[in-house]
Amino acid sequence: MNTQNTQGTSYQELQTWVDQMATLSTPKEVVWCDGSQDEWDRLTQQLCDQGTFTRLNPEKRPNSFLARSEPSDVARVEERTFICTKRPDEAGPTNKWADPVEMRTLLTDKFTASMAGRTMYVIPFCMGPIDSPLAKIGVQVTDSAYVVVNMRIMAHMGSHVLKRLEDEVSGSTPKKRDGHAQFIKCLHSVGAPLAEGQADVPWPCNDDKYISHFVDAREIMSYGSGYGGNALLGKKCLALRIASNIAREHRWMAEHMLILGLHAPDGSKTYVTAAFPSACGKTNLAMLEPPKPYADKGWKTSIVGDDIAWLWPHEDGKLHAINPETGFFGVAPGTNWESNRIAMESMTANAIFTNVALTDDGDVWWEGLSKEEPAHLIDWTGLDWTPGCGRTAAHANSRFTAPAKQCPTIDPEWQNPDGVPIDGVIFGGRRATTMPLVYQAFNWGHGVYVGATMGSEMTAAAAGTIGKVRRDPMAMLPFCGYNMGAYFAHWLEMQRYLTHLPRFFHVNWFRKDEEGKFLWPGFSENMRVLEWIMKRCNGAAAGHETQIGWIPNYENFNIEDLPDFSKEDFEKVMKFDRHEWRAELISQGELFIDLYDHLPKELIFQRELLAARLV
Ligand code: GTP
Ligand code: SPV
Ligand code: MN
Repeated sequence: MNTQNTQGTSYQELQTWVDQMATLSTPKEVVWCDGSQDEWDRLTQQLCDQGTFTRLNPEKRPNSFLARSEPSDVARVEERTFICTKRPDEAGPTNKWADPVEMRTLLTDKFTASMAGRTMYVIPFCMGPIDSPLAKIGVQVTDSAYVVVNMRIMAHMGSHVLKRLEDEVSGSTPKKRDGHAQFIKCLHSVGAPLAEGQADVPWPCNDDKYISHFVDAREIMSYGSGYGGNALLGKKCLALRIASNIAREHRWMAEHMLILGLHAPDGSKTYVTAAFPSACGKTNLAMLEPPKPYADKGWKTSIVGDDIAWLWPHEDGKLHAINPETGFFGVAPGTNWESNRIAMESMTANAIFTNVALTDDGDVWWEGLSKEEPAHLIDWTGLDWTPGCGRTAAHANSRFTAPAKQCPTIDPEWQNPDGVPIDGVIFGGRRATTMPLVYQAFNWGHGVYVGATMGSEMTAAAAGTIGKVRRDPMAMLPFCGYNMGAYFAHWLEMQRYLTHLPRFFHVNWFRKDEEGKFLWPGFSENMRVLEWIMKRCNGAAAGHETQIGWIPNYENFNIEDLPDFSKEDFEKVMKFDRHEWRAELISQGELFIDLYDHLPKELIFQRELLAARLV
């Protein structure tokens, strides 16, 4: 092998691992990434030269790029995502299990010479503010420059992270971070080696895909995909699947949640987290702008994170949260200046767009961006597109990658290593029926039950049947790295380490009438629900008890300046229907049967209590 090693590290264990990965995958060169602007400029230009990127019009969108993936590589692949543990029951029935020894053998074969003809990049990165007790350092080795530039937006990345790791190992900086692994090994290859003289394609990938997590070794190996959650290994693989395992051992929580600050006119500030399944509105809620009657009175919101929250019992007795990411990898379709101005502002420059359409003046477009469709576009597959041609211009799961620091409502505390204190935890999904706009759980145990039994109609964020209701406990079905039953037990146990408990809520923006129309305007108007939630967190009565939980009284729910929304509409969207709930209870039972072996008895009792109330 004639691999060139451009830099390296004084940290021997890391150097040895990188050398081994290079020997295995035989890249033409190894490049250690420093995270600099210069490196970004070089790599983005290189991606343009090789046809992976199109530089967008610098006058419209400076320093921004469009990538079109292979049509087969557009979303997470849950069917090819593996949790590797000694025994299958450690991964549990909701995960795809594989034997770690067999998987390692299989992947060693796949990675053999898999980077031939390509550059192997070494990316030191940190999830979470580097001085946070929960921060995790990872090193991703990848043969994709697209991954490098996305990782620079999504995580703390580069020389300063490597230096911290080296200093901790040498002892010159004390290691404050929790957890036994010095760094998490993340190996990634698109699985498309180039033979001598073979021309490259714009989006190399392989039909055979493996997203494998070695839980005991705290290691990730991802093969065959260049897309989002499959390839940016700090995100779902590390910050959720591996982190959920670490969190379980170290008494904290790694969750698929946004973190939002609510600022009331009296100067008080309440932080909430919300867990919604993929493409169900986390980014929208995290970036909510209060509607006029609220803005006029001085209400404000701020965002700490839009996708992942790491939570721990702080010494002040409260649950605190950090966002382990530094960027947004948000769903493009439907995002516009009305539905989410804050997201639009965040991506005006220094952004990467994947699988959206290109306009004739070198900017981006997707369904829902403007009311009027442009007369001509290049669609996400690279073909000419005109209105009415029968295809969508952007893929339903097309995404923007944008730096969080460009977000106009980013919370001043978003990089505080100490996190922000959480007063409310919100669960929710896409439900056309059954679920009222909002209700509050009776207590922590009931809240865990509400989260555990969450259901949602499936979206385009993962390959599967769109529209079908599936159980997605805490929005973690694709992301919990161990047995879901044990995960529920961990949630229940966390209560013991807190003296100030957050309140639990369930919301549903997606309830429909008989004609299939949404009953609730949603988006910025969700502020009205948040206000009620905030009041409840701060101890206001404002509601009444029902069989399923506390719901708002009409008198305590603000519908000021909401045109065409009557008391009857409120009652429809808040309706609790005994028959629908009996069906819901029966359907929840299926999940409980699947998880029978590890299901905590508290949740069985919670279900019994609900049944008793529904008689
Ligand atoms: P991931 O990044 O995949 O984890 O998802 P996310 O939860 O951040 O998804 P995102 O915020 O991008 O979800 C966008 C989808 O939710 C779009 O289809 C929006 O139209 C829809 N959406 C968001 N908020 C609302 C709302 O209040 N009402 C309705 N009806 N739809 C909403
Ligand atoms: C999700 O699917 O929940 C996402 C996008 O946030 S991805 O990073 O591709 O997983
Ligand atoms: Mn997500």
